[in-house]
Amino acid sequence: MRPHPVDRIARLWQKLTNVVSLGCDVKKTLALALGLSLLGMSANATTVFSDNFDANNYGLNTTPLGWTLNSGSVDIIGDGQFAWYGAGNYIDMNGSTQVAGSISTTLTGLVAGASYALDFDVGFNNGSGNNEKLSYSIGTLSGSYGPPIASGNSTFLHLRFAFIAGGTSAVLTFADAGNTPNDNGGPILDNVSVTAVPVPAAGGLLLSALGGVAMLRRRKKA
Ligand SMILES: [Ca+2]
Ligand SMILES: [Ca+2]
Ligand SMILES: [Ca+2]
Repeated sequence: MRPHPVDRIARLWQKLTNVVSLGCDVKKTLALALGLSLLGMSANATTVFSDNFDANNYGLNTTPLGWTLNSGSVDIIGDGQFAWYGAGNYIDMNGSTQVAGSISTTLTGLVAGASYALDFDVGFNNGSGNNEKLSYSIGTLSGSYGPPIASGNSTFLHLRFAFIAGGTSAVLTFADAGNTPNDNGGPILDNVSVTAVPVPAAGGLLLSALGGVAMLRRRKKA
């Protein structure tokens, strides 16, 4: 027996966004809205930007390739040194000058008014205490996230937020916004990506209204 169309859309939406934190009512509303207007639509999301920072070499007070340092400094760590999260490099948003860092990169080829998802992993620096916070902004999106105190340094938290592009280009910015800016330890950033989310107007409105739509823990890579 074929699944009910709304169930199919709910599953498709889950696959599309990895939504795990929405309440049941919201999920139902979302599935219904999508079910009414999205039947048969492809779930393919186009990646318009991604950076896992693995093309960089380890370096303290070093700005990753393709990014601009706005203030302070950041460290590129993980490649054999401070390898708290497994293989590959990631960014300590508080460099070894002990001034909170801010980095930006400019995305192009966007469609004004279109919906996108910003994904990234954030970790908790080993010596940073419990007051770390990572701020992020792009397009209509602006916010910050402080890892829960329970977060250890062996697990990345995967975050996803929706935004709408205001033009064909947009500046993506991350910054250490914690309360301990001079401790040489900031949030750890990795696996940044932006994908175009092909949803119709109704779904797009819901997506933007939800703002941050998903938070899920991801086991560290082997
Ligand atoms: Ca990486
Ligand atoms: Ca540091
Ligand atoms: Ca800090």
